[in-house]
Amino acid sequence: MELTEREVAEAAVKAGANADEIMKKMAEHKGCETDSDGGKKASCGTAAAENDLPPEVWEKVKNHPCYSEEAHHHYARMHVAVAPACNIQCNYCNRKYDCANESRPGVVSERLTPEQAAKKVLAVASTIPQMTVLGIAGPGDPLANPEKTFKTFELIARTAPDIKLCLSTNGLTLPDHVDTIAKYNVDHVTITVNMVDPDVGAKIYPWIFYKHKRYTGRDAAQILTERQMQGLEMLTARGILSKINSVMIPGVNDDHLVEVNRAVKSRGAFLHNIMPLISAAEHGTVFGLTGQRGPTAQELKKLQDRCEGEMNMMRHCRQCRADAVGLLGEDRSAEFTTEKIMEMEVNYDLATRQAYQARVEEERTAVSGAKAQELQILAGEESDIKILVAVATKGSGRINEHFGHAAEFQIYELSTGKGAHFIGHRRVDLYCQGGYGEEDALETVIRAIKDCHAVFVAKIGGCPKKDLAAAGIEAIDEFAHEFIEKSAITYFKRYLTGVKDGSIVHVEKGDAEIRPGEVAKDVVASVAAE
Ligand code: CLF
Ligand code: SF4
Repeated sequence: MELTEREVAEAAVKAGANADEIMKKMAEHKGCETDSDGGKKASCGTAAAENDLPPEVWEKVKNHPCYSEEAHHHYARMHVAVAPACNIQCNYCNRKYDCANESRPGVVSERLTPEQAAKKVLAVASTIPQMTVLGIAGPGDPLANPEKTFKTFELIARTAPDIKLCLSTNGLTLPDHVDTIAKYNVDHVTITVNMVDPDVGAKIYPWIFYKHKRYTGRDAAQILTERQMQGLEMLTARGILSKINSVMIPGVNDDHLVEVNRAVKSRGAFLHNIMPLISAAEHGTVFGLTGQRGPTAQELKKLQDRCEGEMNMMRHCRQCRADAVGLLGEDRSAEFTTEKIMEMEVNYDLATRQAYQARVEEERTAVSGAKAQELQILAGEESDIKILVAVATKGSGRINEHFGHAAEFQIYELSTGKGAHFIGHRRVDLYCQGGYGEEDALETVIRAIKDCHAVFVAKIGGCPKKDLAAAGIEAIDEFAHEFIEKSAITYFKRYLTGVKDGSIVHVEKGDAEIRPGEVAKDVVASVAAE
């Protein structure tokens, strides 16, 4: 008799396989390709640490891929798109898409009823044992759809009690729902705060709908900011962790976000996530149509650096779709369409999930150990030189992705002060298209990482290596499958030695591009027709 996917995972756990091996076995069981030998891409799949946080806070963040930068290499989240309505209008939003406070513009998610959502959560939790968090982030505002949102949480708390619950809101009705949020043990709430000054807000929000009345201009922004700050204070008073998302809009709120950072920090926000505005005419948004640009990679980094202080800055956000599934940066939503999940055998097994997660924790400890060694490698080194490097990875804190298969690169800043410091990611087009290299895609990769001195990969061909070198980016495959930080620091030590002995001439690199990402084809067509 053929084994179920859960039984395959269980057998692998019992046989002592590590996390990668278990996922590989599950992938093989599903008939997916793996890249272990054939070079084919697998189609399955706060920097703050334990000692930096009070134990009760660490418990809440340690397995949450958005609230812990380190956890995002190991743990997955999923969203269910149960909340279609919204009660405000943002100038960067086209309501044909998912809420742009979390998603990239141009993404349309499959909407679900709370019952369908509950089935989907169980199906994903049975297939992806490292999925630890369920978030509701759209496609509209979860708290403009309170019945659907809380019904979904209720069903999941009953059937899958080990899964953390999370929601993201524009904050307008947050004060009305904080008691219910606490009642359902929703431990994590994101509020999108783009301003604390109504004059700035009037440039971002044309209207809000509040207590059966439409408000516009400065009045609308005044109400919105008051409600957001009140809601944040109420969450803090109840010990619910809050994250603030802010959309950086150059010339509108970029400098102002430093003030926003101070305001939310003083009200107890745990994490601040400054995301780039992604704006193009084909999105059909006000900002897209008026030519409002988004920031460059270095503009975003400088603002994040300015805000980094006592409050943690999130730099690993992927602006996920409202039905995202998987590790941040991978999208497995196509495996879990309503049609597929309704046919799936769902067997939610807490013991298998816990056994798998125990293996993940062992790997996590190994990554931390390797990270500690990086400081020893750099002992005695002092230099003002800081460089960026790009890394192709599919998780577990290792350099384990081929250059041509990388849909994004993680970016690390290397310095003698901080070692290897994760500062973000860059989305790119896949270079490898069905077995051959795509020159246009290579250009987008170079534009996205041209502020980096090197790119670390598990494997790369001679042609792209040569083109990258011509663009001043060294492709390095000698650390294939090694830990990222330790490898990057080994490289950096060598770089500094080369600068000292004159064999390397250090050059400052320029800026890079933040790519908008794909726009759903049907939406492009409908916007074009208007
Ligand atoms: Fe989702 Fe958001 Fe919860 Fe995370 S996403 S509701 S906090 S579980 Fe995470 Fe995605 Fe960024 Fe959101 S990477 S868009 S911050
Ligand atoms: Fe769009 Fe979200 Fe703003 Fe509502 S809150 S208008 S869904 S971006």
